[in-house]
Amino acid sequence: MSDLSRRKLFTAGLATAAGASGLAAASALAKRYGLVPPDHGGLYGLGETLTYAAQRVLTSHSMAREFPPSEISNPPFANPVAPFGDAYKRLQAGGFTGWRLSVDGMVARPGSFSIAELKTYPSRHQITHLACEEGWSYIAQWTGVPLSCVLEKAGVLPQAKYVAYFSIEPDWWDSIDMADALHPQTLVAYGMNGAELAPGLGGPLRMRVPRQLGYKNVKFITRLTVTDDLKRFGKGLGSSAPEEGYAWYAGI
Ligand SMILES: Nc1nc2c(c(=O)[nH]1)N[C@H]1C(S)=C(S)[C@@H](COP(=O)(O)O)O[C@H]1N2
Ligand SMILES: [Mo]
Repeated sequence: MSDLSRRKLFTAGLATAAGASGLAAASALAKRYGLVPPDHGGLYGLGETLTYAAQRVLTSHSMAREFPPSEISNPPFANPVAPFGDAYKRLQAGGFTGWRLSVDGMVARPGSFSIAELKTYPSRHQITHLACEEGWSYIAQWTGVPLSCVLEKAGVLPQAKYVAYFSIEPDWWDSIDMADALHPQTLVAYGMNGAELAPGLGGPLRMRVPRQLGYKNVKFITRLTVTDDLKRFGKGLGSSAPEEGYAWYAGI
């Protein structure tokens, strides 16, 4: 079946099922099409599944809004900065020349990249909005290498379904599906507003996912892993956020 007719069938089916026999049928349909997020347990999970499936089907390739330079917010932003551990401080003292982003899992060429290497790949800028679930937000220009480019260098295998990413800050990790991982606006970011990405804002390296809420934008990333099963990580919910009651899929 072509992608388009599959999509039409699914959209029609989802609408009918949600109207006629309620959430359970729609959820079963979402499951059949592989559109079930990893934090789908319980009653709350039905809602999560519907949001995720509907977004994926209806808006899977849409772009986050980009703004003109005149809309860039004035610092300081309202974000708290976590205290940095010794490992981070040592790397910072060395100008982050020792920082590595390792890439492993379902890739043909596992390995790692320095910041300098990442900067040799085609970069992309975007002026986008970062919104925290707690209600504040800012607009900034981000510079980085598309995650899709890093995945291509590593040779992502066809059975890959998710990319999980980990911070040097303990317990901060998250994951996205391949649609978001390959989305042209998803960046491994090293710059903001024309300067190096400042340590307080996630420097030297941060995942920038403008199609999702602030907490998916993990700061100080040191590792990516490509997988077809998120159950193996943490408590199996796809990120640390659902462990605290936040949704794995935080699409906006
Ligand atoms: N490593 C790490 N990444 C993180 C966080 C954090 O505390 N540690 N906070 C998250 C949350 S909840 C939000 S809203 C954004 C805040 O981004 P900002 O500091 O650029 O405002 O970063 C996300 N990434
Ligand atoms: Mo947040």
